[in-house]
Amino acid sequence: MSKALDDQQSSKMASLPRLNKQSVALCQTFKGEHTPTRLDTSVSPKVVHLGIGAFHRAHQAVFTQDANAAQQTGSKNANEQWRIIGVSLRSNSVAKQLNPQDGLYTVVEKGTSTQLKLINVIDRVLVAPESTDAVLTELSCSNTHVVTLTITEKGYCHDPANGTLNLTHPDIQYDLVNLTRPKTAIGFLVKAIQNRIDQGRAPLSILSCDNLPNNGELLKRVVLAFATQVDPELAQRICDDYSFISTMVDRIVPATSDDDLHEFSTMTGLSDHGLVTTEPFKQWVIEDKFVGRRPAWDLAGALLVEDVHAFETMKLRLLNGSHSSIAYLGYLAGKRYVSDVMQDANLAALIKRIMIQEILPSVDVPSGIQIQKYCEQLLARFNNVHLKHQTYQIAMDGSQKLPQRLVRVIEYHLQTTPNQSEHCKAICLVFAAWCHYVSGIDLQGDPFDVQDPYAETLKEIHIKFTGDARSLVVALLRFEPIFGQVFLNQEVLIDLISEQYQMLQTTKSIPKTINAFCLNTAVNIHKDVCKDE
Ligand code: CS2
Repeated sequence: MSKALDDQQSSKMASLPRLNKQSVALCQTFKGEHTPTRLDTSVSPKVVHLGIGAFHRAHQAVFTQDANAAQQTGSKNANEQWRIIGVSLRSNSVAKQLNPQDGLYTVVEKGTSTQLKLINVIDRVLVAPESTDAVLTELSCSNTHVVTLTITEKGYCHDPANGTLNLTHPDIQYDLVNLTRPKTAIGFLVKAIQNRIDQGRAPLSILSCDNLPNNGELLKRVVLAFATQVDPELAQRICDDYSFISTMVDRIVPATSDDDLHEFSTMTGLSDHGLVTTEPFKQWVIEDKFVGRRPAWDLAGALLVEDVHAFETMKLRLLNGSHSSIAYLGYLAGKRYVSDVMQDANLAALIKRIMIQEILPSVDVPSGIQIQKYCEQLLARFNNVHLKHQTYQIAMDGSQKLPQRLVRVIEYHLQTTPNQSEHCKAICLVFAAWCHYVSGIDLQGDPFDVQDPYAETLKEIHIKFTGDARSLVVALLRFEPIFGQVFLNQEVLIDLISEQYQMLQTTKSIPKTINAFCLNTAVNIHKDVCKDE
């Protein structure tokens, strides 16, 4: 329990009935909600979801439930009620939250008002290390037609700089010699597909729902690279028959806090350990190349398109690129939440400049999108004060996120205006902030935990180059697995980032550094967007 809750509140919550089919039936808030029976999965079509974190529960699960509802009210396929088998690849915490609740949980949408939505599509949660065979059985089952994944960027075990499978990754090496008891999503997919082929089952449609460019292609590449090591013929079958589908997913989902749980209990008289909070907005753009049945996600508002790439790039750069900027600058400026950053005029102006003047020119706007509206909506979403989205949460795993979010933007500017830093000066400050962030010591000199697969290596670089800002920045930005060769021979850019980094050390202040580099000039969205159209 957080310090925000006193002992009295905690014990009151513990004494409340837990959300489940029985308690929900008696609860006024959820009057009339339908809660399907567990037996449904023996007949109903299934999605197996790998990596059942908060994001899946607030996004794909909601789309699936809405698709079921739309099918029920439509005349065709009224009985097509999809169920989701959730899989946690490591921890048992989501299983402990949802299984005792019959898979039920609440999505709390926080905007100008608060809306509760009871989600009933999760059949059960399997914990892969404890139930490896059950996971493989579900993936190989004839009722399973679709697999979705939210395994985070690092779950693809690839080199972020070039998107190829890292065959030296310890978990990949483990899975290659222990394929009947895999640890990674890649190992599970390859083993399950091998079983499906042996049992004569139909191929699957496999959707990546992680924030990576061409995420379906990337998943296919790492799966095929792994399968080739196991059996080249198997790799060929996968390549020919299985569909790896790219998707652009969007919904801001902060980590659930104890205060969220307590608020829910006060409202409903129940305790929901699986609750997730989110914003009203949600978007899903899916590449339309399914090889079998699928939930009617289109009836639930998902956009099925031939090519998802432009949507992915737009979202990854404008939303996620701005988010990472908010995270590193905001965290070092002492701002806990995204909305705190946006409420600070100086920082908000900088973020606007990054989004509109520096990122937007690198984006090819997909047809049908009104980009000015899109950007204004993004800024409004970041400004949602009801959503407690921590800058620290977004700052995690920067090594896996920065390439597609901001490094590609820098690359774009380097190609269009070589040897200049003018067009990406504010993004450079984000890199200077990241260089400081990975030291694990904030600007006040207090230590904090850097959560990143390369955290140790990046800290070692810091120790090696203490006191020599330029060499440190060079060593960090030329760390190949993250940045490839983008910053090689880019002296103008490296000079600027080193100066900004040095200024952070001298002033110990984000606002002062922003002012020193004149980065908070007012941005007129309308004028700047029109210039780019
Ligand atoms: C965020 C994303 O944590 C992060 O890195 O940028 O999770 C972001 O909230 C989602 O992609 C929004 O769709």
